[in-house]
Amino acid sequence: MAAPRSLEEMNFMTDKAREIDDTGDYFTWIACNDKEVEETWECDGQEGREPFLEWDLASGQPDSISAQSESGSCHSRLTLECSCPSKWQLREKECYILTPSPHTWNQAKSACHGMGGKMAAPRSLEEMNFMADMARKVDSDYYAWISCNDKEVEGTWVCDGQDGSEPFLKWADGQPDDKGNHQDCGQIAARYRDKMDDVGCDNMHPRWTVCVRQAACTYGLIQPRH
Ligand SMILES: [Ca+2]
Ligand SMILES: [Ca+2]
Ligand SMILES: [Ca+2]
Repeated sequence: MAAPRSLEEMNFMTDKAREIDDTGDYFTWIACNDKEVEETWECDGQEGREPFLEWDLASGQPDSISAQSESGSCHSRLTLECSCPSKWQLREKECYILTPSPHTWNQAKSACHGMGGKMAAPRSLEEMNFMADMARKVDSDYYAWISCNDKEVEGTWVCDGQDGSEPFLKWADGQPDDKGNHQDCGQIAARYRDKMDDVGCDNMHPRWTVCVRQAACTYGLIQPRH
């Protein structure tokens, strides 16, 4: 059984756990325990130095790793706490903001960079709905640029900021239609029931742009209450 020897290693473990269970409420045994002497923590596999322990008294955080003795009497949780710059909205480990346009797609992309982020593209239906909710709150008939485009090769869509080889694309009915043979940039819009549409990259109609940046996150462990 492993015990993290550094914050990097602990972060690595939490990332692994989250890959397997991304419900935000996973629990993983680690080898730390104070079974011998109460309040004297020992961690198997940490090679005889002072144990690495990163405790945090905060509670109720969404992401947790727990360390429990066999009896279940000791219980601690690894927590993740993230924050965003003012006006940015936190979702998981990222921050989102809606910038007002009108801007062409290229200008909108630069605007995101200028704010320390990048133009966003949803990687899941949940993330797309989150973006749509943000936009609906400020504009019930919103149109918002996303980074998906087929500028390079007509019909081959690429989305900056998505990992993996296959882009996540969720088109509105009848889209993408490359109307007028010049629609190469992606938007989501209330009018398209929060799904994607292709639109001309110089079109000024999208009045918003979704930008995203990494949140500042710190990890800690909740000390068990006895
Ligand atoms: Ca084209
Ligand atoms: Ca096109
Ligand atoms: Ca279209």
